[in-house]
Amino acid sequence: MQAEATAMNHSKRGGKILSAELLSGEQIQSAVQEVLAETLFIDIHTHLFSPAFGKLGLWGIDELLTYHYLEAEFFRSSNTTPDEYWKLSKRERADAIWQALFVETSPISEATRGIIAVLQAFDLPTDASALEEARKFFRTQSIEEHIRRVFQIAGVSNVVMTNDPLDLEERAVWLNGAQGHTNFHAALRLDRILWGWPAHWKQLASQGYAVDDKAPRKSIAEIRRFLADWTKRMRPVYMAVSLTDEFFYPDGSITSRILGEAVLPSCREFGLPMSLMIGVRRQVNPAIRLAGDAVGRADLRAVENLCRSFPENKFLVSALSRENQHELCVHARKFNNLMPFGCWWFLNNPSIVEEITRERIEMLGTSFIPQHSDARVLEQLIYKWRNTRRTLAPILANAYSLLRNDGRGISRQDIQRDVNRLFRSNFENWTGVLAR
Ligand code: FIX
Ligand code: ZN
Repeated sequence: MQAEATAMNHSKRGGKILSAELLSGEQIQSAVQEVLAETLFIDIHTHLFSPAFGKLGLWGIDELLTYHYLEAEFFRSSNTTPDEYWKLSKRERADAIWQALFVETSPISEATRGIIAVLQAFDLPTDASALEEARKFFRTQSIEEHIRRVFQIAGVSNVVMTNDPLDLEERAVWLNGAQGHTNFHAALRLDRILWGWPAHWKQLASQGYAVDDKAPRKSIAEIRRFLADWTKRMRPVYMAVSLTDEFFYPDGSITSRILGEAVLPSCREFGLPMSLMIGVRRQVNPAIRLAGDAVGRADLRAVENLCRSFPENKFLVSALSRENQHELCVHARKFNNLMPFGCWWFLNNPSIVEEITRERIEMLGTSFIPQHSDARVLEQLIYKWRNTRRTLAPILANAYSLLRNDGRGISRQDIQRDVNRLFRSNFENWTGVLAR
């Protein structure tokens, strides 16, 4: 009763509680929703590009419809074979996907529902005949203004890109002095170097780095020189790699050696965290290309070994398998140089995000990063972050109600501090992203 009385006595404006006073049960729910809506998030992992990268940055309805999440669902709901599909133009593919997933059935999957949410966000029609009007709308958008509007609607202030120094198209932009962008930050993605070395060492050799296929000690020093050059060029906020479910450390492989002897020392040298995204099974069905990757349970003792062997390094870790989530939380309780982040890819579905986030709050409090969007198309920021706010509101409110029932009241300021930590300062403190 005391908490209720106190809550009722303090100043109010427009029904929103303004003071640090303690909230009643009902007020907690609405305060959490408001604070989540008002807090601008940092999206720590996307495949978006700033305008300086031109066509590498995907946006608009045809890109939204041909997103590999929808392609995977399309091949389940259409007799079109992958071969026939890839012969179509981007527009024809988008037409086919719209017909199969938005006309011939209800778009109730997370990915298809997302498209509807984007159309609604721009006050566009969402019925089965909406495609042409959507195309007309996106044709009239200028990219800089459109980015500002999408970030504002999505409640996002900054996104981290995925930048591959061995991608020829992207590399050309960087070598021509890619214009920085206040809202887009680089991440040095090292897949082709860490697990693609046999196929890609020649690219480094052709750029003047004295390396060879066996990556002996001499090559390790040259890889570090390569990393130093690209760190100066990209000014990344972290280095990153995605790893399969078979990844282990240490295992004597070239991946293990380059990671332990070149990448992690360079991360320490430049004060950068290492992001490990673990658990993909690549191309289990190559016929459907990007949609052809799957998931496998990984042996997270690799993460345990890395955190223990490299206490000076910081590890941002996201595991793809649902079965790895609990042990990832336990490892994070053992190693404070481990920051679990995101409900990656096949986990980015509200029912699973709920399960993972509840467990993380119970085991880690606010010392984790709940989500990243993994957006490949600009407007995906809108529905991926709307889903995250919608899913997290009741989970956070429930955690605060339990705290209140156990005898400690909660104020709006407390909620603002915690939400800011979850979606901004945990990452800012680890990367100094906005201090640069
Ligand atoms: O490795 C990654 O960064 C993955 O997120 C992507 O490869 C994947 O295709 C994707 O888009 C997941 O959402
Ligand atoms: Zn990704």
